[in-house]
Amino acid sequence: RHKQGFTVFFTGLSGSGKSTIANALMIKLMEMGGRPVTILDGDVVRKHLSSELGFSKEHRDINIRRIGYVASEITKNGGIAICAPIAPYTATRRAVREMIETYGAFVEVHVATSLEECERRDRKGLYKLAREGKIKEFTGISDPYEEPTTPEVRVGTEGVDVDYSAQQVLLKLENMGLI
Ligand code: GGZ
Repeated sequence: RHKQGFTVFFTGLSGSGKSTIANALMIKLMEMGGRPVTILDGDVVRKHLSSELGFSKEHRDINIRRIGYVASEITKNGGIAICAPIAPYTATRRAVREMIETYGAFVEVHVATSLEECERRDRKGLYKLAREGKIKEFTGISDPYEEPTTPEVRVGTEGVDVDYSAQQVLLKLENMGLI
């Protein structure tokens, strides 16, 4: 009997390292073979699935529910979905968890890079624009981020490498009997 499908759901601030860790995890899972792995990255989803949406609470919630729906279909069919949106609201993350747990496991990973560090890195220059008021409703600056209190995994990215963080997630998946 093959193992159940599951969703790894990354959440964290813009520039926290979600996409980078999610991609490293995807590669490790693909190398193990077996089930297909689908990545639903924030940027890519916004381009292809949510292009009409902005960043109000309502629009973010619609975006996250769409991601959750796709992930639940993948999970239902025995696949592995890796999601990496900001997903700033606890209630919305919980709704997605409930949707997915009907079909398989939901593994929430908080990428806990601090706002100070994300802003110091400012890889895309967005924090600077947000501070200048040129981007409104920017998560962490002028919009909320509700930290997960009980994620399955919490990874830091300050002084640890991407591979190590991906490995922490992989270990959790092993401990949960998912891989
Ligand atoms: C947050 C924003 C915003 C605002 C544009 N707030 O670092 P990035 O650039 O590449 O990732 C961020 C991305 C966030 O989209 P998500 O779909 O992950 O957000 S949510 O889960 O809340 O729906 C950032 C960019 O879009 N971006 N404006 N105002 N991030």
